Amino acid sequence: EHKFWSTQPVPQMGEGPPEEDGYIEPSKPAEEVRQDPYPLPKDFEWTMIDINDPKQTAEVHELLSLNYVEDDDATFRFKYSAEFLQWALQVPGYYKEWHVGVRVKSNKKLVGFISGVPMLLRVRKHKFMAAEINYLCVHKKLRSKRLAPVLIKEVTRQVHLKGIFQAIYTAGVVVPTPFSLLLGINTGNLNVTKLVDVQFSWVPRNMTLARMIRLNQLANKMQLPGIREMTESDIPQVTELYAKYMERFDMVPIMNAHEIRHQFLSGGGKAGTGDKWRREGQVVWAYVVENKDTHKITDFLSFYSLPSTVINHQKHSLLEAAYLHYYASDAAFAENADENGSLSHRLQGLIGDALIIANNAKFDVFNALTMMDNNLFLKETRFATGNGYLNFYLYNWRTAPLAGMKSENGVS
Ligand code: YNC
Ligand code: MG
Repeated sequence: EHKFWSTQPVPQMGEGPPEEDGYIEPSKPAEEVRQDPYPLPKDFEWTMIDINDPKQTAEVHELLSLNYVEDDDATFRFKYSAEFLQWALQVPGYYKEWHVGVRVKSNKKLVGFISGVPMLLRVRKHKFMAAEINYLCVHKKLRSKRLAPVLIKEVTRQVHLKGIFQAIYTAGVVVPTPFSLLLGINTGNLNVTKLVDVQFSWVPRNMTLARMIRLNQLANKMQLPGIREMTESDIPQVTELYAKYMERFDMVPIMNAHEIRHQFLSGGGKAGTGDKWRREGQVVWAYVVENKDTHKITDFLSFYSLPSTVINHQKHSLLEAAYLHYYASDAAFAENADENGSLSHRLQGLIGDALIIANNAKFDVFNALTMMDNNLFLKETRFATGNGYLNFYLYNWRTAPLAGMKSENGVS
């Protein structure tokens, strides 16, 4: 059935939950890792992409813009910006060897790509280094030629050469074997007229466009007292708040202060450009809530920009989408916060302001996955259940399925 995946150290379909969490294949010493690249069909060659070089980043950007993930009806296709790719691929401690490309030998055109970045991951009780694999892409003209398995094997080899033997990845497709239930993608409408225009949203029966616009109207001003853009000096407090909040969940990236800076402040665009809501080249938005009296950071929220091309539309070429990134609130640490609704109340306030910020920054839509504590605010009327899904996978690690990645100790 799965010619490639049946050969890989991943749980096979129907295996059932393991008695104990752990690896499938033991780690190897570096000298036992295959030393030379996997062979490619004869017209192609490997290339290591230098994401510091704007020319090479532009090549990846172009490959993905024309050939990366589309929705089922080929109406939208993700369009990661060059700035986004630089932000996502240059995390602290990244390896340039994990940015693997395939070129046509004769004209050097980039036709394939896969990437990994290192992260410290906790899955339930276990902490381990893993590669986060993303941006697997093969040019449309070269599909179904089994190039994807070669790209996957080559990035795996490069990861092994750095002494890392686990990986995490997501995909729209189902291969052996997702460890998380499908995560739904939920959407908050910002620019209703445009969303209806590009057939991202529909005016429901018994509703008019005018009424739908009115229902989705947002305030201009943020509502939470003490909310402001995150700055360098917030890093220590945000690092601590993030770590403590993430204890609620069964699968989390563990981040030190350098990684927190990178995630929330390094994709902030060119200083002094644009306006209060959006700078040129801005990829990530990060806000904190500061208590005016104690100066303690009580909450933070972030989202990133990931537009999609609107394929073959006369009027619109780009859908400006914001995606909820990490957030945390110290409301979670109060006794019975899950049961008495005080946490969900605070999160609804946070997300309410996230929508206002995104709207002022001219996003058309705000998306959030059903993960972390998102169910505590996604029920809010502004979010509609979308039709997108994502499966989560671990490579060379067994663990029982996670329900929306919510901790067993928390409420779901
Ligand atoms: C996929 N998305 O099942 P079997 S997500 C995993 N993830 O193998 P061919 C995939 N496997 O079933 P094509 C996959 N898509 O026979 C396909 N496969 O065992 C498997 N699309 O290869 C598939 N980007 O080359 C089958 O297929 C085999 O020409 C078929 O190429 C696939 O980045 C692809 O959706 C996806 O560009 C490159 O369709 C192409 O169709 C394409 O004949 C549009 O491949 C863009 C797109 C995928 C986005 C992503 C995460 C990828 C994770 C890969 C697995 C990483 C494992 C861990 C490695 C490090 C380990 C350590 C340590
Ligand atoms: Mg292929």
